[in-house]
Amino acid sequence: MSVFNPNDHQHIRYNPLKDEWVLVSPHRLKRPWTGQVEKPVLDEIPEYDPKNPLCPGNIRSNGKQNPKYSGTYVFDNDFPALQPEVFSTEENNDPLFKMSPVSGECKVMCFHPHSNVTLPEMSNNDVIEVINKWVDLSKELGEKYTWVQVFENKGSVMGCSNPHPHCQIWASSFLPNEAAIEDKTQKNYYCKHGNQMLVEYARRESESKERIISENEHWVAIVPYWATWPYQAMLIPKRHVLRLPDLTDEERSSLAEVMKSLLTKYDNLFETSFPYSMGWHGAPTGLEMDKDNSHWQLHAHYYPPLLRSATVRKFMVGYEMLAQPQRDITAELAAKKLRELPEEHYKSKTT
Ligand code: H2U
Ligand code: ZN
Repeated sequence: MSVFNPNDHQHIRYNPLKDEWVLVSPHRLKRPWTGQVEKPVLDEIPEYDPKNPLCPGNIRSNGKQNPKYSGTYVFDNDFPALQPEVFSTEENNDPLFKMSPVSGECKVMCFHPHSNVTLPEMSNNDVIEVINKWVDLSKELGEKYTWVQVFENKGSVMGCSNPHPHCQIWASSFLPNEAAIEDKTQKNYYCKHGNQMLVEYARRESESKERIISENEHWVAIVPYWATWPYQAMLIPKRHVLRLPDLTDEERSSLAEVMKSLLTKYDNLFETSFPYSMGWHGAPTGLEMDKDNSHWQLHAHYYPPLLRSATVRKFMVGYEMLAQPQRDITAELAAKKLRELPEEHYKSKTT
């Protein structure tokens, strides 16, 4: 029997945050590749498009007009998945046909007045403005709702409907599935070990450096040990922080730096505007604020689908849908590739 080497040999890794496993098969990287690897045709996005409902001064689909905003701009989603009105239903105890009434609010936030800039291309101050708006909305909606989900879908490959830089905020009266499992696993870890899972995890990653993409005094950007998407990342503050509004001004400013660094490296990897879905997870809010949430640690997840080039993506299908997630490139190799990329955006070299 040959000696086990995790960089070459198949193994499974545990994700303590989701209480699930991922199959890692690094030996598959050696197989021949016959798929496409060409660069995509660059879409020229204009700074202003009179037909884009997210641009300043334009009329949205429901007839409302955006102001001529010059920084960030937040509005109520015209097609909200969650509405504030609560519709009461009869209590349902059937174990096979459970249902429960819920309420919520959905907002859209534009990052910048120009359609042709993305977060890594924005100035530090502009990114700090975005972070401060995330804080304000988390605070405002968190007073009423149990969970405030800030998320960004970027790129048409991720189902993003509009190239204008923007994110969404959905607040709900209930704890969504991802939040509920993370609440449970972090609580169990805290009870068993007496410290916060993700504070300890960030400390260990900062010590080993193996999976670090970028790091500063307050934050680590890492490819998690248990990543399923090829270039998946997490942002974690080094200090114990429950929610976005708890970040100090200094931590917000260094978050802007580490975010810009991660996103610049993402774009530089395949010299394309890197698509992803990202979002923030912090301790529950609303009535849950009164409970002890000290097991929680604020963090952001980035789930980018690209695998080999700007056009070749990973699909979570087959074995992933029916058994469990699987990856070829190790988290360590993915982190090394990203870490070694320049901090300067590839577009700024040519313009
Ligand atoms: P994406 O982040 O998935 O691209 O979605 C953009 C959101 O913007 C989407 O939820 C909303 C859509 O409902 N939207 C409006 O509220 N008004 C519009 O006029 C266009 C898009
Ligand atoms: Zn999370």
